[in-house]
Amino acid sequence: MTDDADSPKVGRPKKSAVGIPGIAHSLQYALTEMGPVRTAKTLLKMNHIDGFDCPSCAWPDPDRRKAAEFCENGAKAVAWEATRKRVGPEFFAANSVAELLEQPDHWLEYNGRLTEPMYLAPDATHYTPISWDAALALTADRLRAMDDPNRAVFYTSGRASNEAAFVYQLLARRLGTNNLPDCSNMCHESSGAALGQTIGIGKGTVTLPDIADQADLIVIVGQNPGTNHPRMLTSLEDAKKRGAKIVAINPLPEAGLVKFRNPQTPRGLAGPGTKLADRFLSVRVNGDLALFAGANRALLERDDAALGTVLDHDFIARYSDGFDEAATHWRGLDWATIEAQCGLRRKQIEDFVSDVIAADKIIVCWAMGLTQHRNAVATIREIVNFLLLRGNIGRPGAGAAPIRGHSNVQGDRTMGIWERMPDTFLDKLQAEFGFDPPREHGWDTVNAIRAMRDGQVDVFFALGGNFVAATPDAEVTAASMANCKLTVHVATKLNRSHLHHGREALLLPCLGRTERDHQASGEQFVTVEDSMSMVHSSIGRLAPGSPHLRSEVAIVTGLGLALFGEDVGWGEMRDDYRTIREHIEHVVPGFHAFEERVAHPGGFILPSGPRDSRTFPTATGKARFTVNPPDTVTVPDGHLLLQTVRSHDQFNTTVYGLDDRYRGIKGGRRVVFVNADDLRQFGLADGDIVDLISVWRDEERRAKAFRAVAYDTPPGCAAAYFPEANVLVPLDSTAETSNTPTSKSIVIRLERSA
Ligand SMILES: Nc1nc2c(c(=O)[nH]1)N[C@H]1C(S)=C(S)[C@@H](COP(=O)(O)OP(=O)(O)OC[C@H]3O[C@@H](n4cnc5c(=O)[nH]c(N)nc54)[C@H](O)[C@@H]3O)O[C@H]1N2
Ligand SMILES: Nc1nc2c(c(=O)[nH]1)N[C@H]1C(S)=C(S)[C@@H](COP(=O)(O)OP(=O)(O)OC[C@H]3O[C@@H](n4cnc5c(=O)[nH]c(N)nc54)[C@H](O)[C@@H]3O)O[C@H]1N2
Ligand SMILES: [Mo]
Repeated sequence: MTDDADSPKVGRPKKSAVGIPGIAHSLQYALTEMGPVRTAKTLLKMNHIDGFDCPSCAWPDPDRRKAAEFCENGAKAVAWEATRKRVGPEFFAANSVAELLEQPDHWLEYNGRLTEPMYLAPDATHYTPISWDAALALTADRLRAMDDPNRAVFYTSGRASNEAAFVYQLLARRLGTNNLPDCSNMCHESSGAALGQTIGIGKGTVTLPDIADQADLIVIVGQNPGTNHPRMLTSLEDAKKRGAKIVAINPLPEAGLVKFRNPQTPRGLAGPGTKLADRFLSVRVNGDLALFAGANRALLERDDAALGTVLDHDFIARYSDGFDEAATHWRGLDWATIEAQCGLRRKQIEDFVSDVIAADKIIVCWAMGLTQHRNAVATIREIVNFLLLRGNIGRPGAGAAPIRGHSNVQGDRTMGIWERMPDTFLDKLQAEFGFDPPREHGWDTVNAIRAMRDGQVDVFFALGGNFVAATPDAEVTAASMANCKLTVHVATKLNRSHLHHGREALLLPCLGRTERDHQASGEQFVTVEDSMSMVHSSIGRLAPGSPHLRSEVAIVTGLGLALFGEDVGWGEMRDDYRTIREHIEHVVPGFHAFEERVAHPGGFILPSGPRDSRTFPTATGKARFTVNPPDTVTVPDGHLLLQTVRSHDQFNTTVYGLDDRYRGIKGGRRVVFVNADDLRQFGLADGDIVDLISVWRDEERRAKAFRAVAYDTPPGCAAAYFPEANVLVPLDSTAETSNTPTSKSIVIRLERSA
């Protein structure tokens, strides 16, 4: 398939999510990729206590598991990994790197699983096979040749297990660098930063039962669960059944937020489904800071009118500080500014505030719609203010719920994958392993790209992911890779990042979640941490896709051995993952009796001061109100604010197919969703083919030939798919504090295509 095949057909968007079409779609898909026996064996083990953790998202597993505890998109993710197709040496002999670069992302991965290590020599045109020993020796050699350990970069995508992540950060720090950028830098970094500043811990404060069984009001902001966390819909349905209300805040009326037909129940398959959102606020892109500031101001005014009975003054006095400054700030806000920035009328915000006052227990869930803006950290801090005002943190059924993306992105952070781990962690690492870990902070994703661009990186190593396609300014990143002496990718499938290579390149194929992992001491399992801090085991049951595959742990510890010999016990860790878990127990807080507790069905939950006891590990020991003046991106006349979203047929840069069923798109991804009035004003119509030109400072970036789709989104806003639109995101346009690329706030104009 080539990009010429990208010719989208546009139908009516769906009002409800899942039901029969979803199930049929995922089964058909699984059967084609895996065949009937593998399909049954795999899907029935997914998210079960003796099975593997679904690699598709970080949504937690309920205590009451269904026979088939998976969703349409989880089934696709698994089928994609457990496919019977293979990309072996013959494939690479038949296709040069230059030829492969001409192919679209979908095609690259579609060809199947990588089967053995491959090497691209300097100036070579084709990848050729290499033995594991030679590949690891070569990598060790190039790392040793650097005159400064900080000339290496170790990237991680959030699928790595706790065990793999732990040995990986150990390897980087043993070498002497904190250059550990990860996908989280582009994902929930803003959430971690905002929560760290306000409640003292960069994670959410709710559990699955809080959502399903306890909350009175669930506010879902900047998240599309129907596509990206489909199993969340089941919990939302449970919540609705016991009378909870749901408010959705989103510039797009996403199908999963509107209505849900649960495929796990006969009624859901056949019936009309559950109406999910009781209130839908069609906020302007990047209008959430103003919206929540307005809501907080309204709460304050209602409290004045109701003689102090609206806010939780006891909580505020006992557990927080900074309230007076924040209150003074809110009283000074002006409604006209708030309305203009969020695109909603005061009445709409006041009605939402009435829902808030009627609810004793409130949870706010959010994802990428909030984190990828310049003011993302301020927006999330304002949401913490909103929760603090009525004491909605640290009691059952209430709290902050950043909904994570990759299945173990939260666990990877806990394990030390971060360019800025605190000294407390590094001290423990030093005590456990007896070397001095570097203290100087390393590069995050954006800074790593800048360093590569400027020729400061010799070796780029990636544990999974698709760095070139997922990062901003795709063309800049692609060019930067060429400045490295060696690029190494540990991967399951071929992708674009393997084709934009350094002087030399290695492709190291690894086991996936679904596969058996056999080491010297026997069959191994790994552990992961979900979005709600539950740590549990994951064990694959399928035979490995090729006899040459190695586990991520074996690859990383193998490199450790090649570099340092046995010094910290790399071989022991490789042979028996219990050794790694013992080290984790000594280094990472919350993991005492790790082996024993993770053997419990369902695992265990990591402690959280704010959630468990209203203890806030901030500088003052209290939760902190903050002052966050409303602001939003200025969009000049004739321009739009573009957000980049996922379709229903992709996992990040992995494109399963060209449809986006819920939004009514079939057979193509080069579409731009625009309000019909805006199109008219620009002299354009639905169906026109346009170029998207992003305007940043005095630079212009262009993405060519998108079909304009008249869509229900607020005036001035637009949406297109990630990663096709990544060429438009300027590398230097990042969120304050978190340095996350502003993938949801790109100022663009449309130009009819030539
Ligand atoms: N099937 C599938 N599952 C996935 C993924 C996948 O690609 N496919 N990716 C995984 C990963 S890594 C992640 S991080 C998550 C991502 O999960 P989501 O965050 O749900 O993913 P996006 O598609 O980026 O959707 C962002 C949502 O925010 C809305 N939005 C955009 N801008 C704004 C704004 O300014 N304000 C508000 N209020 N809303 C806004 C968009 O309309 C959209 O509904 O999903 C994970 N799960
Ligand atoms: N414009 C725009 N850009 C974005 C976003 C956006 O919303 N808009 N979202 C951002 C977000 S939230 C994220 S998380 C990043 C994602 O960035 P990444 O995590 O870097 O990208 P993925 O597409 O998830 O990685 C897919 C690749 O992972 C490899 N893989 C799959 N399974 C395994 C495994 O088990 N082991 C190993 N070693 N490799 C495996 C496969 O080779 C596959 O090609 O993208 C970010 N980029
Ligand atoms: Mo993500």
